[in-house]
Amino acid sequence: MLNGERKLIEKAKKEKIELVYDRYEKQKPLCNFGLNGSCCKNCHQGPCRTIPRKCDKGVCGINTNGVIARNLVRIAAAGASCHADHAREMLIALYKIAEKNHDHYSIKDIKKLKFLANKLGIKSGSKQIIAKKLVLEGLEDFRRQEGLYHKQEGEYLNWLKIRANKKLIKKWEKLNILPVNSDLETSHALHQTTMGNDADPDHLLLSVLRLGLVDGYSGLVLGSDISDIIFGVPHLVKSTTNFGSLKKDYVNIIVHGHIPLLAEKILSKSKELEKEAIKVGAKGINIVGMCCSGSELLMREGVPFIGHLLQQELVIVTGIADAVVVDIQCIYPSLQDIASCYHTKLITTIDFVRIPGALHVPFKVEDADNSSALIVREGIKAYTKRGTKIFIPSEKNEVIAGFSVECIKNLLSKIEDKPWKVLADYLKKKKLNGIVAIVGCTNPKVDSDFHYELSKLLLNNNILIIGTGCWSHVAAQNGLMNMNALQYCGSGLKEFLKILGEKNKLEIPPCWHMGSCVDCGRIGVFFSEFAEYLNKDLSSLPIVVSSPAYATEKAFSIAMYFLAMGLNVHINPIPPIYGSTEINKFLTNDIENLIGSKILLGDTPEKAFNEIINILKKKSI
Ligand code: BF8
Repeated sequence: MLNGERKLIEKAKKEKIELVYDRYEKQKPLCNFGLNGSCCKNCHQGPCRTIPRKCDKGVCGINTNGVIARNLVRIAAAGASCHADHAREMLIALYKIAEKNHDHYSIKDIKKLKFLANKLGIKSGSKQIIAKKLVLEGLEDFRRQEGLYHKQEGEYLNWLKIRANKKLIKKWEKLNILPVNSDLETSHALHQTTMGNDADPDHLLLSVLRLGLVDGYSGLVLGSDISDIIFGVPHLVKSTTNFGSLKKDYVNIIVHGHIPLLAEKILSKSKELEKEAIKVGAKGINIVGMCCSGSELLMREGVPFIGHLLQQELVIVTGIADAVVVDIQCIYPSLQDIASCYHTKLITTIDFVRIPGALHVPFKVEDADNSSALIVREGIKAYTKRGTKIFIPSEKNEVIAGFSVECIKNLLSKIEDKPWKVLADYLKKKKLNGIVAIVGCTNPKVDSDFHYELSKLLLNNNILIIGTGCWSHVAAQNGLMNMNALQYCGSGLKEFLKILGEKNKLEIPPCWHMGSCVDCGRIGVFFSEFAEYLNKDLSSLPIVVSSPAYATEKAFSIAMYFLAMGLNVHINPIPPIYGSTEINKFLTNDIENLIGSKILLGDTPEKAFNEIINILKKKSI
C-alpha cells in the first residue's frame, strides 16, 4: 500500500470515519457455508446449508454439487446482466445520436463504424443510416427491444458471430453453449436455478460457460465497440494517477462508475463552465476518474485516474472532493455517509441506482447538456463550502495508457507488416515467455500489494502484461505503467519494448492498460485475432488470465468468458466451490478435457505466479 493511502486511512480513523476495511473486520468470522458455496436461499423451505457426510441435501433434496453449481449460474447471470445492460445503454444512445444527430454527442469514429458495419453486412448509407442499422443488429442480441425482432432458438448472438474466433464458435456449438440472446439466457438462468428445476451439476456448469459468452459478446465486446464508435478508438495517451492528481485550488469533480456517456459529458461541460469556477475563487475545474469511469476517461481523453474500488471512500477523506458523480456499478453506498462528514456533494444519475441522502440528477442522452451543467455547478457550489480537514497525498505517477487492439496492431506493424507475426516471433524465440492478462478488482480480503507483486514477478520472467479494471489502477499507482517499470523486466521483454518504442518513436511501458472492465472484450478480441492469425487453438498458446482479487459478480462472469475461450484463469479469492470436492476438481482440473482450460488457484503472489508459469511452460506457438 502506498504511503499516501495509508495516511488517508489514518486520517479517517482520527476523524471517526468508518471505511470498507473496518466493515470487513466487523463481518468476521465470515460464514463458511457462504465461502464454500454450499448455502441455498433459492426457496423458502430453508435456507439450507449442506454439510458433506452429515447433511448433504437441502430440504428439497438438492445435493451439495447441485447447490454450488446453481449458485455459480446465478453469479454468472448477475454479472453478465451488468455488462449486457451497459452495452444496451450504449446501443440505445448510439441510435438516439444517429437519429437526432444532436449536439450532445456525435459519431466520432466512422472508421470503426464502417469496420463493424461491414462485418454485419451493412454496406451502404449515410453514417446515420449505417449506425441505426448497426444498432438494430446489436439489439437483436437482447430480448425484444422497442418492438424489435425477438431472436428464435437456434440463432446466436450477432456480436459473437462477427467478433469471436471461428474455431471457438465450432467448439461452443458442439458443447451447445452458444447463447441465443442475452436477456433470454439471463432469464433462463434464474428460472433454471429455482427450486424444483435443474439439479444436474454438469449441465448447470455448462450454463455458467454460456453465461460467460453472454457477458463477453453481448456485454464486453459490444459495449466497447459502441463506445469506440461514439467516442473514438483509444490510442496512446499520457496522464497521471494517484491522489496527488487532485488539485487543491481547483474544483475537484470525481467521476465514478462505468458508462462513458456520463463521464465524457461531465468532462466537456467542465471546460465550458470553467469561468464560473474562477468566479468563486477557484483556478479552474479538475476532473478526475474513479474505478472504470476513470479508465474510460484516461484511455480516450488522458484524464487522470485516481483510484480503485477500495479507494473510492478515501478520495472524500482528502477533504477536497467537491463533487462525486456516479452512474452504475461498484459504487459503495457508504459514500454518502462519508460525504456527509465533509462538504462533498454525492450525485447519483441513473434511475435504478439511488443512495439515500445523495442528490439525484437524472442523466439522459437527450438532456445530457442540462444535467451535466447542473452537476458541474453543484461541484462549484460545494467548493465554496470546503472545510479545513484537508490532506492530499503527494504521490503522483506518470501513466501511459490507451492500448486498444487497434493501437497495439498499429504499434506492432511498425516493426513488420503483419502485426501478430511480431508477437509470435518474440514468443517463438522465447524472448517473451508468454502474455498474461490481469483483470478485475481489488478486495479487502486480499493483500493490497498482491497485484503489484504478481505483476513484478511476471515482468521479471519476460511476460508481457496487458490488463484492465482495478488492476490497472494498482499497477499505475505503483509505477508499472511508465518507463521506470523497465527496471522490473527481464532482458527479452526489455528488448521487445525497446524495439517497439524505437520504431514508433514512443515510450512503451511493460504493462499495457487496455481500459475499463468492459474492455476485457478488447483482450478477448486481441487473443482471438492472434490465435486466428496462427491458425491455432487459443488453449494451446502461452496465454493466461489472472483475476487476483475479484470482488464482484461481473468479475466472475468475465473469468467465465475467458475460461470458455480456452484460457486458463487464475482466480483469487477462491470462488465459492470448496463445499464440493467434485465441483472443485471439475473446475480446477477435469474441465480441461472439455474446453482446454481450467481455473487456477493461488492465494499469494508467489503461488499464483507458479501456477501461471507452469501453464505457460506447457504451451507453445
Ligand atoms: O468493472 S474491476 S471493482 S470498478 S468490477 Fe468494479 Fe471490479 Fe473495479 Fe469496474 Ni470491474
